[in-house]
Amino acid sequence: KNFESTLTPQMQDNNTNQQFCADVMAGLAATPKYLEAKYFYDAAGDELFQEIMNAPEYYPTNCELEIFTQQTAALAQAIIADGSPFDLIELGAGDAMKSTHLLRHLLDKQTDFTYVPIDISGHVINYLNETLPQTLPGLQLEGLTGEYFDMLKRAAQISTRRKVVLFLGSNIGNMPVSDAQGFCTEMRKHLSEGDSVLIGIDLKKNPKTILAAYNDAGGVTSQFNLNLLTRINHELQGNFNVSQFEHYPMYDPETGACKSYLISLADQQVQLCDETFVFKKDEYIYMEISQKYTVTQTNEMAASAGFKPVNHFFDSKGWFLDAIWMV
Ligand code: AVJ
Repeated sequence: KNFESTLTPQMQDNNTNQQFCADVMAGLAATPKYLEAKYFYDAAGDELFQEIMNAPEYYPTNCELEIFTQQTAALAQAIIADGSPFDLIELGAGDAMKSTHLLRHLLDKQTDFTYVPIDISGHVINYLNETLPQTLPGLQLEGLTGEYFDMLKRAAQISTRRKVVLFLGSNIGNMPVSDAQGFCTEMRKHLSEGDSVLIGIDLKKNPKTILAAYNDAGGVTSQFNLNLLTRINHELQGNFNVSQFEHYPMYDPETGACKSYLISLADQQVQLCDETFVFKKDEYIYMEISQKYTVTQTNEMAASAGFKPVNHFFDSKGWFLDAIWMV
């Protein structure tokens, strides 16, 4: 409900739409077919993701929120480090619910910092610009709309202070392991000595627990996946028959990969962007990965990207890790 877009499809940025069209066409022309998870988050997708976070089976948000509410002082201490002023840059800030606990604690301690939320979604940043000055009086705020690394570059131009990057919510899990490794290496290149990262990572655990989180009984995760087809219908003049596709989640305990697919329930054709795409019955579209890690794997990922893992914060179940990595 928070991020409802007031833009009609016609008002939407043409470039954005052309990029969306090109990416969808590339994905559906590929073998096997795929769609990019970053496109889940239109206004309806934002709402469905909020609903997922409220589903009883979806544990990651609650686990990380527990860390941020129960271990706020320790987190803040690790971030304040030597006490020098810093920019607190959050990648994919969303509603900033978890970080708000940390921000309030930092303000109470009269810490000298600027909060720089970065999000691909302009309406997320608008929302934060409107609400945060009220919930957190005195907060120095500099929201940026755009791609993570473009905005990290921008943030470095605006200020030369020490940087602390927040990358929460297991968003790193939305990349296969090799891409995640590349992402961390790239992030390191945008940082210097004394900078740090607070990264939230979902850990391997009982496979049934993980699978249930991506297959909630209320069917919200299914709706969340199918919503991308609806979005394509609206924004790219597509004609997906959404009822002819079925959500299929799977978790492989060996690799830690939790993946979701949409399965075509019939031989069918779909038109979009003036092209026709053929689906065989039982053919799948690969939609998303939510990669799970062991603590050891995260330490190795940090080290090979050029970070030192200096702090580990776990929830009481030991299901989720917020790690601090120093340059
Ligand atoms: C926002 C990427 C962390 O992978 O757990 C939740 C997205 N997809 N249920 C996740 C998601 C299906 C979520 N992340």
